[in-house]
Amino acid sequence: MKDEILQKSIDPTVHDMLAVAEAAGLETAWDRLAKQLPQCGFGETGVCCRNCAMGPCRIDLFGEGPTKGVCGATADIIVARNLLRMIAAGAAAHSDHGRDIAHTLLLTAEGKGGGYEIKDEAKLHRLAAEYGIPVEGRTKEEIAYDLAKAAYGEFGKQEGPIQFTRRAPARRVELWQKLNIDPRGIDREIVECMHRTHIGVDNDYVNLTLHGLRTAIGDGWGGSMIATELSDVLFGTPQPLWSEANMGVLDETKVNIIVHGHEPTLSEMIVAAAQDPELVALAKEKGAAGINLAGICCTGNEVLMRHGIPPVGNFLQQELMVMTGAVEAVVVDVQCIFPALGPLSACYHTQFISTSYKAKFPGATHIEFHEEHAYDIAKEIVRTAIEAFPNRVPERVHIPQEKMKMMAGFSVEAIVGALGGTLDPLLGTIKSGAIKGIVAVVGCNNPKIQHDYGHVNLVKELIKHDILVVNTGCNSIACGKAGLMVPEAAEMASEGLKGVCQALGIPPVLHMGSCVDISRILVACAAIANALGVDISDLPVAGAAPEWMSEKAVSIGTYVVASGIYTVLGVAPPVLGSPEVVALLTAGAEGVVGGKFAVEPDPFKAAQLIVDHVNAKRRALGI
Ligand code: BF8
Repeated sequence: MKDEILQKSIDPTVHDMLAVAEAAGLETAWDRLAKQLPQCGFGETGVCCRNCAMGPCRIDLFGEGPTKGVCGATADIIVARNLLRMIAAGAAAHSDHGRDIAHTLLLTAEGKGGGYEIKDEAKLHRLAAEYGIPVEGRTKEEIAYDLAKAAYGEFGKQEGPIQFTRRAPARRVELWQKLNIDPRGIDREIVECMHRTHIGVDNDYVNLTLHGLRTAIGDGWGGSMIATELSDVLFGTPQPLWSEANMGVLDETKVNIIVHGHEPTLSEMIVAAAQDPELVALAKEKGAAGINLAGICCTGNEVLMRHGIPPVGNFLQQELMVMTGAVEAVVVDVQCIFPALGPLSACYHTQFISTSYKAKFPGATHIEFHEEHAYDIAKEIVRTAIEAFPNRVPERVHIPQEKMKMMAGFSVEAIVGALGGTLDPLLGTIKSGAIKGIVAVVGCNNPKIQHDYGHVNLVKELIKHDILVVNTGCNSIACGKAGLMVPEAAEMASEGLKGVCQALGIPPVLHMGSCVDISRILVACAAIANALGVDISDLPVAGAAPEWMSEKAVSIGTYVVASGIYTVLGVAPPVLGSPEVVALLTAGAEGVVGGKFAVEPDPFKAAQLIVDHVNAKRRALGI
């Protein structure tokens, strides 16, 4: 295997498929990145401004060029404005997802749900209690109607508070109020980002950044949390289950359908439709042995968490899975979907099926999804995939055989359940030092970093230091593929963590879901802080996104820091053009919200930073 290919990923299936791509003359994200190099230094450092037509302007950081934009904006202002717009986009993506789930719950409550039902009534009641919605003598649909309306209301609220923010420890909420960053309404904060970054509005980098924190809190403790909680009510709260990960989950004998994107609404129905006897019979009629469903990215994580549907890979494998020649359909909803899939699918028999009116793609077959007719549309999509099966070209089929067993399904409820109904045993292990801390490792792949190298090495290092890892998104899939999400992986952990995992029969790395499910991690942190009578910023916890690339990740990192948590990024955000903004994010923030960012591309050094931080927090707590 060529060294050039080996350098791109640590995953052998990726090496295998990159060789296939090269032989077939097909391009991938790695090739397109190479054609972009060197990337624009102004964009990379965040000093390019396109916010008005006097520009575009840029700041020359090193030469004799301009130090101000036409309006007089300095590097600090431009960098902070650009960062705020990234946060706004990320918060909008997560929150619009949450709104869609609220919409589905509302339709279901009204009996217009097209096949959905309320699966977790106990959680419905718990959430109703938080919102002060009466439950006595009422049907689950009546309660769900009020809950959906209340959740809807969070988006357009003018004066707050957003109910779920009150799950944070009281002193965290007081701090947010004191700093004037307690979000008023999810949409309001996002709109205000756009207003403040318009020419001639907010030109104070501290003020801009503080609003970034407020907007991001509205994502993590608002839009994302609504997405997670209402998805659990509708589709069931995840419980530990088994699955397998990586390209070897594709089945040469069956119709392979891959669900891709983020929202669980359609994919839940695809799971059901793929088992419909009528469609299974049709698949057999077309010469297949059956229907095989797999997932990628966070839609993949949603159906993995609740149904054990195997992930075929993470973000950077989306093109490679098509190149196996064995995929009949890639069914996409929203977010993290390469437009490159359109022309690529056209080189194969693969149906690239877009489903959201918000997300259309050149070269896609558009079968629009509407919740009211969810099951019927899911059946039509599965049927379209089956019809493509006879067009498969057997000579072009190349499926890497690697796959790995993994566990998933660790919702907070499932973790508490595994601990015997209370967090006390976990607190005991933290106090005794058997578990030194808990670290969330999350986020994307980015072709600027060797695929999965940052994820897998950081997690391996952390568990060697008695740190329990919780993860979501593309990190979960990376760790699943690497064999870190089975109880036997405890052998790779240090003694204390190994003992705890073996006693409970759990992996040292717990899959908590999709990226909106980072809200589950916030809930867990709040519960632990409340149990110890401290703030989240006092806990021996940290966050990391070793290979992040999306604006959603910027919003996530920001709400994690705003929640008081130290966060290490493997890729520098485009802020390096302003030493002031860098100092604020990596140092000053700690004195204000108790959390701050660090950037460390080397996962081994990042692990050391995190271990040092966890130990310092333990010493401060006197444990
Ligand atoms: O929301 S981790 S590449 S799939 S953005 Fe996208 Fe990043 Fe993967 Fe999920 Ni999250």
